[in-house]
Amino acid sequence: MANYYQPEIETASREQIIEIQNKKLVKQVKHAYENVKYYRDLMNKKGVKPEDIKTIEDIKKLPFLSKDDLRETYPYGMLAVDLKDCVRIQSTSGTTGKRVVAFYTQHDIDLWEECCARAIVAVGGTKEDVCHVSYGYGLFTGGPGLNGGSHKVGCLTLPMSSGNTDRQIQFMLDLGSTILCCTPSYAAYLGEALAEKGYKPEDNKLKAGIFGAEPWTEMRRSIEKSLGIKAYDIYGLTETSGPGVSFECEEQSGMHINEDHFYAEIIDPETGEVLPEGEKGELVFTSLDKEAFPLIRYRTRDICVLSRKKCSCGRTHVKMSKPMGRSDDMLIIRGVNVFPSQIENVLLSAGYTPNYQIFVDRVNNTDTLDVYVELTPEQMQESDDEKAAREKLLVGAMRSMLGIGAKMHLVAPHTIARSEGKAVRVVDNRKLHD
Ligand code: DLL
Repeated sequence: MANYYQPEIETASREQIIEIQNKKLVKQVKHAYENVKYYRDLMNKKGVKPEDIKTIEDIKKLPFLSKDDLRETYPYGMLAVDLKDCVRIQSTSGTTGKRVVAFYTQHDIDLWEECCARAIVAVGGTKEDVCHVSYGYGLFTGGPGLNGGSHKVGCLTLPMSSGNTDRQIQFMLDLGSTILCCTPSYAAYLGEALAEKGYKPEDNKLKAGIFGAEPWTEMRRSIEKSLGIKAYDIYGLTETSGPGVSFECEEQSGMHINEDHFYAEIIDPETGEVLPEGEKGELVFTSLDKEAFPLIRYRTRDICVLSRKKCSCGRTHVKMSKPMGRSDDMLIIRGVNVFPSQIENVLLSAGYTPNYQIFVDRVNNTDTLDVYVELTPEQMQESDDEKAAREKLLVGAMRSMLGIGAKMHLVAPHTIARSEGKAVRVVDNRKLHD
Protein backbone atom coordinates (compact mmCIF):
# COMPACT_ATOMS: atom_id res chain seq x y z
CA MET A 1 0.00 0.00 0.00
CA ALA A 2 2.88 2.37 -0.70
CA ASN A 3 0.96 5.07 -2.47
CA TYR A 4 1.65 8.72 -2.94
CA TYR A 5 -1.72 9.64 -1.51
CA GLN A 6 -4.10 7.58 0.55
CA PRO A 7 -6.06 8.83 3.54
CA GLU A 8 -5.92 6.69 6.67
CA ILE A 9 -9.70 6.64 6.77
CA GLU A 10 -9.67 3.98 4.05
CA THR A 11 -8.11 1.48 6.44
CA ALA A 12 -9.99 2.63 9.56
CA SER A 13 -11.62 0.07 11.84
CA ARG A 14 -15.34 -0.66 11.67
CA GLU A 15 -15.83 1.07 15.04
CA GLN A 16 -14.09 4.22 13.84
CA ILE A 17 -16.25 4.34 10.72
CA ILE A 18 -19.46 3.83 12.70
CA GLU A 19 -18.48 6.64 15.05
CA ILE A 20 -17.93 8.98 12.11
CA GLN A 21 -21.20 7.93 10.51
CA ASN A 22 -23.15 8.42 13.75
CA LYS A 23 -21.90 12.00 14.12
CA LYS A 24 -22.32 12.92 10.48
CA LEU A 25 -25.84 11.51 10.19
CA VAL A 26 -27.12 13.44 13.22
CA LYS A 27 -25.71 16.66 11.74
CA GLN A 28 -26.92 15.95 8.22
CA VAL A 29 -30.51 15.17 9.24
CA LYS A 30 -30.66 18.40 11.24
CA HIS A 31 -29.25 20.31 8.27
CA ALA A 32 -31.79 18.85 5.82
CA TYR A 33 -34.71 19.25 8.24
CA GLU A 34 -33.93 22.88 8.96
CA ASN A 35 -33.12 23.95 5.42
CA VAL A 36 -35.21 21.85 3.01
CA LYS A 37 -38.94 22.38 3.44
CA TYR A 38 -39.82 19.44 1.22
CA TYR A 39 -37.69 17.11 3.34
CA ARG A 40 -39.00 18.55 6.61
CA ASP A 41 -42.55 17.85 5.40
CA LEU A 42 -41.60 14.26 4.53
CA MET A 43 -40.10 13.71 7.98
CA ASN A 44 -43.11 15.27 9.68
CA LYS A 45 -45.41 13.05 7.66
CA LYS A 46 -43.50 10.03 8.95
CA GLY A 47 -43.64 11.43 12.48
CA VAL A 48 -39.89 11.59 12.91
CA LYS A 49 -37.93 14.54 14.31
CA PRO A 50 -34.20 15.27 14.07
CA GLU A 51 -33.88 14.48 17.82
CA ASP A 52 -34.99 10.89 17.09
CA ILE A 53 -31.82 10.33 15.07
CA LYS A 54 -28.98 9.56 17.47
CA THR A 55 -26.95 6.88 15.66
CA ILE A 56 -26.63 5.49 12.16
CA GLU A 57 -28.99 2.66 13.16
CA ASP A 58 -31.77 5.23 13.48
CA ILE A 59 -31.55 5.89 9.75
CA LYS A 60 -34.26 3.24 9.29
CA LYS A 61 -36.77 5.69 10.81
CA LEU A 62 -36.24 8.17 7.98
CA PRO A 63 -38.24 8.36 4.75
CA PHE A 64 -36.77 7.36 1.39
CA LEU A 65 -36.13 9.81 -1.41
CA SER A 66 -36.41 8.90 -5.08
CA LYS A 67 -35.92 10.45 -8.49
CA ASP A 68 -39.61 11.42 -8.42
CA ASP A 69 -38.95 13.65 -5.41
CA LEU A 70 -36.11 15.32 -7.29
CA ARG A 71 -38.29 15.87 -10.34
CA GLU A 72 -41.04 17.30 -8.16
CA THR A 73 -38.70 19.72 -6.45
CA TYR A 74 -36.81 20.68 -9.63
CA PRO A 75 -34.79 22.85 -9.75
CA TYR A 76 -34.27 24.42 -6.31
CA GLY A 77 -36.59 22.52 -3.96
CA MET A 78 -33.89 20.26 -2.49
CA LEU A 79 -31.29 22.95 -2.13
CA ALA A 80 -30.14 23.20 1.50
CA VAL A 81 -27.90 26.27 1.28
CA ASP A 82 -28.16 29.72 -0.28
CA LEU A 83 -27.69 29.59 -4.03
CA LYS A 84 -24.93 32.16 -3.67
CA ASP A 85 -22.94 29.60 -1.65
CA CYS A 86 -23.04 27.11 -4.53
CA VAL A 87 -20.20 27.03 -7.01
CA ARG A 88 -21.32 24.30 -9.46
CA ILE A 89 -24.28 22.57 -11.04
CA GLN A 90 -24.14 19.14 -12.71
CA SER A 91 -26.98 17.19 -14.23
CA THR A 92 -28.02 13.69 -15.19
CA SER A 93 -27.89 12.59 -18.81
CA GLY A 94 -31.71 12.12 -19.06
CA THR A 95 -33.02 14.55 -21.65
CA THR A 96 -36.75 14.80 -20.93
CA GLY A 97 -38.25 18.04 -19.57
CA LYS A 98 -37.03 17.77 -16.01
CA ARG A 99 -33.49 16.54 -15.61
CA VAL A 100 -32.07 16.01 -12.16
CA VAL A 101 -29.93 19.00 -11.27
CA ALA A 102 -27.40 18.64 -8.46
CA PHE A 103 -25.80 21.57 -6.64
CA TYR A 104 -22.34 21.79 -5.04
CA THR A 105 -20.67 24.12 -2.59
CA GLN A 106 -16.86 24.30 -2.74
CA HIS A 107 -16.83 21.86 0.22
CA ASP A 108 -18.96 19.43 -1.84
CA ILE A 109 -16.62 19.71 -4.83
CA ASP A 110 -13.59 19.05 -2.59
CA LEU A 111 -15.29 16.01 -1.09
CA TRP A 112 -16.22 14.66 -4.55
CA GLU A 113 -12.75 15.20 -5.97
CA GLU A 114 -11.26 13.53 -2.91
CA CYS A 115 -13.39 10.45 -3.65
CA CYS A 116 -12.20 10.42 -7.27
CA ALA A 117 -8.60 10.86 -6.11
CA ARG A 118 -8.98 7.76 -3.94
CA ALA A 119 -10.17 5.86 -7.03
CA ILE A 120 -7.12 6.94 -9.02
CA VAL A 121 -4.76 6.01 -6.19
CA ALA A 122 -6.47 2.61 -5.91
CA VAL A 123 -5.38 1.78 -9.47
CA GLY A 124 -1.80 2.79 -8.70
CA GLY A 125 -2.02 6.46 -9.66
CA THR A 126 0.64 8.89 -8.37
CA LYS A 127 1.96 12.29 -9.40
CA GLU A 128 4.16 10.51 -11.95
CA ASP A 129 1.09 9.60 -14.01
CA VAL A 130 -0.51 11.13 -17.08
CA CYS A 131 -4.25 10.80 -16.55
CA HIS A 132 -6.21 10.82 -19.80
CA VAL A 133 -9.84 11.74 -19.10
CA SER A 134 -12.16 10.81 -21.98
CA TYR A 135 -15.42 10.99 -20.07
CA GLY A 136 -17.63 13.81 -21.32
CA TYR A 137 -17.05 17.22 -19.73
CA GLY A 138 -19.96 19.55 -19.10
CA LEU A 139 -23.14 18.75 -17.21
CA PHE A 140 -22.22 15.05 -17.09
CA THR A 141 -20.21 14.33 -13.95
CA GLY A 142 -17.68 11.90 -15.50
CA GLY A 143 -15.20 14.43 -16.93
CA PRO A 144 -15.26 17.03 -14.14
CA GLY A 145 -15.11 14.38 -11.38
CA LEU A 146 -12.10 12.44 -12.64
CA ASN A 147 -10.43 15.69 -13.73
CA GLY A 148 -10.63 17.03 -10.18
CA GLY A 149 -9.47 13.72 -8.70
CA SER A 150 -6.51 13.63 -11.04
CA HIS A 151 -5.47 17.15 -9.96
CA LYS A 152 -5.72 16.16 -6.30
CA VAL A 153 -3.41 13.19 -6.85
CA GLY A 154 -1.05 15.45 -8.77
CA CYS A 155 -1.20 13.58 -12.07
CA LEU A 156 -0.64 15.46 -15.30
CA THR A 157 -4.26 15.71 -16.44
CA LEU A 158 -5.36 15.46 -20.07
CA PRO A 159 -8.92 16.83 -20.24
CA MET A 160 -9.75 15.13 -23.54
CA SER A 161 -13.53 14.77 -23.08
CA SER A 162 -15.27 12.22 -25.30
CA GLY A 163 -15.15 11.74 -29.08
CA ASN A 164 -12.59 12.55 -31.78
CA THR A 165 -10.92 9.16 -31.54
CA ASP A 166 -8.01 10.04 -33.85
CA ARG A 167 -7.01 12.91 -31.59
CA GLN A 168 -7.45 10.75 -28.48
CA ILE A 169 -5.03 8.23 -29.95
CA GLN A 170 -2.53 10.83 -31.06
CA PHE A 171 -2.40 12.50 -27.62
CA MET A 172 -2.38 9.16 -25.82
CA LEU A 173 0.70 8.08 -27.77
CA ASP A 174 2.50 11.45 -28.06
CA LEU A 175 1.97 12.51 -24.45
CA GLY A 176 2.37 9.05 -22.92
CA SER A 177 -0.98 8.66 -21.14
CA THR A 178 -0.68 6.09 -18.34
CA ILE A 179 -4.21 6.05 -16.88
CA LEU A 180 -7.32 6.13 -19.07
CA CYS A 181 -10.71 7.25 -17.71
CA CYS A 182 -13.80 6.72 -19.89
CA THR A 183 -16.83 4.48 -20.29
CA PRO A 184 -15.98 0.81 -20.79
CA SER A 185 -17.62 0.83 -24.21
CA TYR A 186 -15.44 3.71 -25.31
CA ALA A 187 -12.35 1.96 -23.91
CA ALA A 188 -13.22 -1.08 -26.02
CA TYR A 189 -13.63 1.12 -29.07
CA LEU A 190 -10.28 2.84 -28.44
CA GLY A 191 -8.63 -0.59 -28.22
CA GLU A 192 -10.17 -1.56 -31.52
CA ALA A 193 -9.20 1.71 -33.20
CA LEU A 194 -5.58 1.39 -32.03
CA ALA A 195 -5.38 -2.12 -33.48
CA GLU A 196 -6.90 -0.97 -36.77
CA LYS A 197 -4.16 1.64 -37.02
CA GLY A 198 -1.59 -1.13 -36.60
CA TYR A 199 -0.60 -0.39 -32.99
CA LYS A 200 0.09 -3.22 -30.56
CA PRO A 201 -0.89 -2.97 -26.86
CA GLU A 202 2.79 -2.46 -25.95
CA ASP A 203 2.99 0.63 -28.16
CA ASN A 204 1.07 2.72 -25.61
CA LYS A 205 2.17 3.61 -22.06
CA LEU A 206 -1.19 2.96 -20.44
CA LYS A 207 -1.10 0.84 -17.27
CA ALA A 208 -4.64 1.18 -15.91
CA GLY A 209 -8.14 2.25 -16.87
CA ILE A 210 -10.98 3.58 -14.67
CA PHE A 211 -14.19 2.67 -16.41
CA GLY A 212 -17.76 3.23 -15.27
CA ALA A 213 -21.06 5.05 -15.80
CA GLU A 214 -22.60 1.98 -17.45
CA PRO A 215 -22.80 -1.74 -16.75
CA TRP A 216 -19.98 -3.90 -18.06
CA THR A 217 -18.93 -7.40 -17.26
CA GLU A 218 -17.18 -9.76 -19.63
CA MET A 219 -15.84 -6.78 -21.54
CA ARG A 220 -13.11 -6.34 -18.93
CA ARG A 221 -10.69 -8.95 -20.22
CA SER A 222 -10.93 -7.87 -23.86
CA ILE A 223 -10.28 -4.23 -22.89
CA GLU A 224 -7.32 -5.29 -20.78
CA LYS A 225 -5.92 -7.31 -23.68
CA SER A 226 -6.44 -4.73 -26.39
CA LEU A 227 -4.96 -1.83 -24.39
CA GLY A 228 -2.40 -3.80 -22.37
CA ILE A 229 -3.74 -2.50 -19.03
CA LYS A 230 -5.64 -3.50 -15.90
CA ALA A 231 -9.24 -2.30 -16.09
CA TYR A 232 -11.04 -1.07 -12.96
CA ASP A 233 -14.66 -0.24 -12.28
CA ILE A 234 -15.91 3.02 -10.80
CA TYR A 235 -19.47 3.84 -9.75
CA GLY A 236 -21.46 6.88 -8.86
CA LEU A 237 -24.48 8.94 -9.75
CA THR A 238 -25.14 12.62 -10.24
CA GLU A 239 -27.49 12.76 -7.26
CA THR A 240 -24.77 11.71 -4.81
CA SER A 241 -22.07 13.87 -6.51
CA GLY A 242 -20.90 11.76 -9.49
CA PRO A 243 -18.20 9.12 -10.02
CA GLY A 244 -16.20 8.03 -6.99
CA VAL A 245 -18.95 6.96 -4.62
CA SER A 246 -17.23 3.59 -4.95
CA PHE A 247 -14.32 2.17 -6.91
CA GLU A 248 -12.34 -1.00 -7.47
CA CYS A 249 -8.94 -1.71 -5.97
CA GLU A 250 -6.22 -4.11 -7.17
CA GLU A 251 -8.37 -7.12 -6.16
CA GLN A 252 -10.88 -6.21 -8.91
CA SER A 253 -13.70 -7.88 -7.02
CA GLY A 254 -16.28 -5.27 -6.12
CA MET A 255 -16.09 -1.56 -5.41
CA HIS A 256 -15.16 -0.04 -2.04
CA ILE A 257 -17.76 2.52 -1.01
CA ASN A 258 -16.35 5.72 0.51
CA GLU A 259 -18.17 4.98 3.75
CA ASP A 260 -16.98 8.07 5.55
CA HIS A 261 -18.99 10.14 3.03
CA PHE A 262 -21.74 7.80 1.84
CA TYR A 263 -23.81 5.39 3.91
CA ALA A 264 -25.10 2.44 1.89
CA GLU A 265 -28.13 0.25 2.54
CA ILE A 266 -29.62 -2.57 0.49
CA ILE A 267 -33.40 -2.75 0.54
CA ASP A 268 -36.11 -4.93 -0.89
CA PRO A 269 -37.34 -2.74 -3.78
CA GLU A 270 -40.94 -3.84 -3.24
CA THR A 271 -41.28 -3.47 0.54
CA GLY A 272 -38.48 -1.03 1.42
CA GLU A 273 -37.26 -3.44 4.13
CA VAL A 274 -33.52 -3.23 4.84
CA LEU A 275 -31.81 -6.49 3.85
CA PRO A 276 -28.85 -8.08 5.62
CA GLU A 277 -25.32 -7.98 4.17
CA GLY A 278 -24.92 -10.38 1.25
CA GLU A 279 -28.51 -10.15 0.03
CA LYS A 280 -29.34 -8.76 -3.35
CA GLY A 281 -31.53 -5.67 -3.47
CA GLU A 282 -31.79 -1.99 -4.30
CA LEU A 283 -28.92 0.23 -3.29
CA VAL A 284 -29.83 3.24 -1.16
CA PHE A 285 -27.34 6.01 -0.41
CA THR A 286 -27.16 8.74 2.18
CA SER A 287 -24.65 11.48 1.52
CA LEU A 288 -23.34 12.09 5.02
CA ASP A 289 -21.71 15.46 4.60
CA LYS A 290 -22.74 17.13 1.38
CA GLU A 291 -23.92 20.64 2.09
CA ALA A 292 -25.86 21.85 -0.95
CA PHE A 293 -27.75 18.70 -1.92
CA PRO A 294 -27.96 16.51 1.17
CA LEU A 295 -29.80 13.44 -0.09
CA ILE A 296 -30.79 11.07 2.70
CA ARG A 297 -31.84 7.49 1.90
CA TYR A 298 -31.84 8.07 -1.83
CA ARG A 299 -33.09 5.08 -3.82
CA THR A 300 -30.65 4.55 -6.69
CA ARG A 301 -32.71 1.80 -8.39
CA ASP A 302 -29.44 -0.06 -8.92
CA ILE A 303 -29.59 -3.68 -7.84
CA CYS A 304 -26.52 -5.07 -6.12
CA VAL A 305 -25.02 -6.83 -3.09
CA LEU A 306 -22.81 -5.46 -0.28
CA SER A 307 -19.90 -7.39 1.19
CA ARG A 308 -17.67 -6.84 4.21
CA LYS A 309 -15.30 -9.67 3.33
CA LYS A 310 -11.69 -8.75 4.14
CA CYS A 311 -9.97 -7.26 1.10
CA SER A 312 -6.34 -8.00 0.24
CA CYS A 313 -5.70 -4.32 -0.56
CA GLY A 314 -6.08 -3.41 3.12
CA ARG A 315 -9.05 -1.09 2.62
CA THR A 316 -11.76 -1.75 5.17
CA HIS A 317 -14.64 0.04 3.46
CA VAL A 318 -17.61 -2.10 2.47
CA LYS A 319 -17.70 -3.30 -1.13
CA MET A 320 -20.63 -3.25 -3.54
CA SER A 321 -20.90 -5.67 -6.43
CA LYS A 322 -21.23 -4.38 -9.95
CA PRO A 323 -24.84 -3.24 -10.38
CA MET A 324 -26.79 -6.21 -11.77
CA GLY A 325 -29.56 -4.15 -13.30
CA ARG A 326 -32.03 -1.51 -12.29
CA SER A 327 -35.36 -1.76 -10.56
CA ASP A 328 -36.88 0.76 -12.96
CA ASP A 329 -36.94 0.71 -16.71
CA MET A 330 -34.09 3.09 -17.44
CA LEU A 331 -31.76 1.82 -20.13
CA ILE A 332 -28.15 2.93 -20.35
CA ILE A 333 -27.21 2.98 -24.00
CA ARG A 334 -23.70 4.09 -24.90
CA GLY A 335 -23.50 5.72 -21.47
CA VAL A 336 -26.68 7.75 -21.98
CA ASN A 337 -29.81 7.23 -19.84
CA VAL A 338 -32.76 6.34 -22.05
CA PHE A 339 -36.30 5.78 -20.84
CA PRO A 340 -38.68 3.77 -23.04
CA SER A 341 -41.29 6.45 -22.29
CA GLN A 342 -39.15 9.02 -24.14
CA ILE A 343 -39.23 6.83 -27.25
CA GLU A 344 -42.96 6.37 -26.91
CA ASN A 345 -43.42 10.15 -26.63
CA VAL A 346 -41.60 10.75 -29.90
CA LEU A 347 -43.58 8.06 -31.72
CA LEU A 348 -46.97 9.11 -30.46
CA SER A 349 -46.44 12.83 -30.99
CA ALA A 350 -45.36 12.11 -34.58
CA GLY A 351 -48.68 10.35 -35.24
CA TYR A 352 -47.58 6.72 -35.07
CA THR A 353 -49.44 3.86 -33.47
CA PRO A 354 -48.56 2.78 -29.93
CA ASN A 355 -47.45 -0.53 -31.42
CA TYR A 356 -43.74 -0.41 -31.08
CA GLN A 357 -40.86 -2.43 -29.74
CA ILE A 358 -37.36 -1.46 -28.70
CA PHE A 359 -34.37 -3.73 -29.26
CA VAL A 360 -31.07 -3.05 -27.57
CA ASP A 361 -28.01 -5.10 -28.33
CA ARG A 362 -24.24 -4.94 -28.24
CA VAL A 363 -22.35 -5.40 -31.49
CA ASN A 364 -18.54 -5.19 -31.48
CA ASN A 365 -18.69 -3.79 -27.95
CA THR A 366 -20.96 -0.92 -29.00
CA ASP A 367 -24.57 -0.64 -27.88
CA THR A 368 -27.18 -0.59 -30.65
CA LEU A 369 -30.73 0.73 -30.44
CA ASP A 370 -33.40 -0.37 -32.94
CA VAL A 371 -36.97 0.84 -32.73
CA TYR A 372 -39.74 -0.94 -34.65
CA VAL A 373 -43.04 0.89 -35.05
CA GLU A 374 -46.13 0.00 -37.01
CA LEU A 375 -47.51 2.35 -39.61
CA THR A 376 -51.22 3.06 -39.65
CA PRO A 377 -53.06 1.56 -42.67
CA GLU A 378 -53.19 5.10 -44.18
CA GLN A 379 -49.48 5.66 -43.73
CA MET A 380 -48.94 2.25 -45.29
CA GLN A 381 -50.48 3.54 -48.56
CA GLU A 382 -47.80 6.21 -48.96
CA SER A 383 -45.08 5.99 -51.62
CA ASP A 384 -41.63 4.63 -50.77
CA ASP A 385 -40.19 8.15 -50.98
CA GLU A 386 -42.73 9.44 -48.47
CA LYS A 387 -41.93 6.56 -46.13
CA ALA A 388 -38.20 7.25 -46.45
CA ALA A 389 -38.84 10.92 -45.58
CA ARG A 390 -40.88 9.82 -42.52
CA GLU A 391 -38.09 7.61 -41.36
CA LYS A 392 -35.54 10.41 -41.68
CA LEU A 393 -37.73 12.78 -39.65
CA LEU A 394 -38.19 10.19 -36.95
CA VAL A 395 -34.45 9.49 -36.70
CA GLY A 396 -33.88 13.23 -36.16
CA ALA A 397 -36.64 13.50 -33.55
CA MET A 398 -35.25 10.48 -31.65
CA ARG A 399 -31.75 11.90 -31.68
CA SER A 400 -32.87 15.22 -30.26
CA MET A 401 -34.97 13.54 -27.56
CA LEU A 402 -32.46 10.87 -26.53
CA GLY A 403 -29.13 12.45 -27.38
CA ILE A 404 -28.05 9.31 -29.23
CA GLY A 405 -28.89 7.76 -32.61
CA ALA A 406 -31.54 5.05 -33.06
CA LYS A 407 -32.22 2.91 -36.11
CA MET A 408 -35.90 3.19 -37.04
CA HIS A 409 -37.89 0.42 -38.71
CA LEU A 410 -41.34 1.36 -40.05
CA VAL A 411 -43.26 -1.88 -40.37
CA ALA A 412 -46.68 -2.92 -41.69
CA PRO A 413 -49.73 -2.97 -39.42
CA HIS A 414 -49.98 -6.05 -37.18
CA THR A 415 -46.33 -6.97 -37.52
CA ILE A 416 -45.62 -6.53 -33.80
CA ALA A 417 -47.05 -9.15 -31.46
CA ARG A 418 -49.89 -7.93 -29.25
CA SER A 419 -49.78 -8.58 -25.57
CA GLU A 420 -52.51 -9.86 -23.29
CA GLY A 421 -50.80 -8.74 -20.14
CA LYS A 422 -48.01 -6.23 -19.66
CA ALA A 423 -46.47 -5.45 -23.02
CA VAL A 424 -42.81 -6.28 -23.42
CA ARG A 425 -41.63 -3.02 -24.93
CA VAL A 426 -37.94 -3.51 -24.47
CA VAL A 427 -35.86 -6.48 -25.55
CA ASP A 428 -32.37 -5.97 -24.15
CA ASN A 429 -30.23 -8.63 -25.78
CA ARG A 430 -27.08 -7.32 -24.11
CA LYS A 431 -27.98 -9.48 -21.12
CA LEU A 432 -27.50 -12.57 -23.31
CA HIS A 433 -23.85 -11.70 -23.77
CA ASP A 434 -23.15 -10.93 -20.09
O1 DLL B 1 -22.84 7.85 -14.63
C1 DLL B 1 -21.59 8.98 -12.89
C2 DLL B 1 -20.34 8.30 -13.34
C3 DLL B 1 -19.51 8.91 -14.24
C4 DLL B 1 -19.99 7.07 -12.79
C5 DLL B 1 -18.33 8.29 -14.62
C6 DLL B 1 -18.82 6.43 -13.15
C7 DLL B 1 -18.00 7.06 -14.07
P1 DLL B 1 -25.38 9.35 -13.94
O2 DLL B 1 -25.31 9.82 -15.35
O3 DLL B 1 -26.23 10.11 -12.99
O4 DLL B 1 -23.96 9.35 -13.27
O5 DLL B 1 -25.84 7.83 -13.99
C8 DLL B 1 -25.93 7.07 -12.80
O6 DLL B 1 -25.33 5.07 -14.01
O7 DLL B 1 -27.43 4.84 -11.13
C9 DLL B 1 -26.03 3.38 -12.52
O8 DLL B 1 -27.26 2.84 -12.98
C10 DLL B 1 -25.14 3.69 -13.70
N1 DLL B 1 -23.73 3.44 -13.37
C11 DLL B 1 -22.82 4.32 -12.97
N2 DLL B 1 -21.63 3.70 -12.78
C12 DLL B 1 -21.83 2.39 -13.07
C13 DLL B 1 -21.01 1.23 -13.07
C14 DLL B 1 -22.83 8.66 -13.70
N3 DLL B 1 -19.73 1.27 -12.75
C15 DLL B 1 -26.29 5.64 -13.12
N4 DLL B 1 -21.59 0.04 -13.42
C16 DLL B 1 -26.26 4.75 -11.90
C17 DLL B 1 -22.89 -0.03 -13.76
C18 DLL B 1 -23.19 2.22 -13.45
N5 DLL B 1 -23.70 1.03 -13.79
